Amino acid sequence: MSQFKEKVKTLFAKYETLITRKNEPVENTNGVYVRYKYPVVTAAHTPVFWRYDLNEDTNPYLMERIGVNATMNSGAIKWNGKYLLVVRVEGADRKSFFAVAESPNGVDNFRFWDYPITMPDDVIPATNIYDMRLTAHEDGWIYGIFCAERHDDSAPAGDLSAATATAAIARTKDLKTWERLPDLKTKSQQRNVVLHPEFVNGKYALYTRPQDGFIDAGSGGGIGWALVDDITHAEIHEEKIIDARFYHTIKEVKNGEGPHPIKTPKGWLHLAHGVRGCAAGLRYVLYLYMTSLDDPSQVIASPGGYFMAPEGDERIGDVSNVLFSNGWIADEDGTVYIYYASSDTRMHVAVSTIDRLVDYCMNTPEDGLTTTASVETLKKLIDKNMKIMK
Ligand code: M1P
Repeated sequence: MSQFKEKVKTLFAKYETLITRKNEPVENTNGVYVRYKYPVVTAAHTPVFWRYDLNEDTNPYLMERIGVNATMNSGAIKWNGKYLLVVRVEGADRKSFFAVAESPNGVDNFRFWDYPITMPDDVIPATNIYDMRLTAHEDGWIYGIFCAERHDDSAPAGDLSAATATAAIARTKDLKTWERLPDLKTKSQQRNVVLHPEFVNGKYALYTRPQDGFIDAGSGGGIGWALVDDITHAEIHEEKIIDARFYHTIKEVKNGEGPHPIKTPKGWLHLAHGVRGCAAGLRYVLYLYMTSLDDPSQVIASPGGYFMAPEGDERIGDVSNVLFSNGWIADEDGTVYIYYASSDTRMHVAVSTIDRLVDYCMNTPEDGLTTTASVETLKKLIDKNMKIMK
């Protein structure tokens, strides 16, 4: 075998070792969820044949030709018995695209489909697209709502960072061929828009995140809710805030809905991210809340504080101190696979159950919003435990 062929063989062998590595639960748990030891999808999980030209004549040094920077913020869905992530793959050129990675068990052996998703453009093509939320809607389609980013041409000449964020909408029946619908029309910029899986009052229901600018949520007060008559020409006329930002909480600067909520016997279970500012920059954590089955826009449980925050290696990456989730899968037996990205760099999984997550939501004290309130809450638990411990 030629030296080149040997090198190619080694490359593929190393790749197979990585993607077939068995994952292990990490047992130092808080009882709410179990993290898994290894990231489930990293840049190195993207196929060798995406990154290397395998032809000796055109790549005699067997160098990487197309670099992948990160695999992050992924939508998730169970499809034909397989656990699928629609991964945000970010190239070395800073452009993100979507690609499906499939696992037989939800915790390891994620393998990318051969080709990335070819997403048709809207009327005005976007420069970048990312962070898809998947919803298998009761109308029979699987929807992907994601952020479409374009340069803000109204910015002063020379400002190359000014951008606009819009909610883009596409739908599919097989996750391979996608029909692009017009972007959501709304009076403000939007990111983190998510489609509720059921009709509400006969309409499509959206979780929104109105924002004043591309980064700044500004007067956008938090996670919003809006009903839309026609998803093929989606337009928001009225929007109300259902989960507000608040001073000195984990969601002081901004927040955003994660994947679509899971229906449980006690209410809709929501996963979201909250952002606060500190000397090190923005800190993104994950939190849970629940809304009513009768009215999914009515919050019925709001556990205080974060549910998951960056730990260990998760703290470091392209944008450090960030956990972000836009995908989870609830299995038939009640197991919940929570897919989250750390520091805009790689994907992880944590596993819990619907019962545990609902219990967490219903029994974790709410944020009392002041130190005094927090201490009183703590004293109540200590008093209760003192009686048991005597
Ligand atoms: O860098 C952290 C996250 O920042 C944005 O999220 P949000 O709009 O809530 O601030 C997004 O760019 C997201 O992709 C990114 O992970």
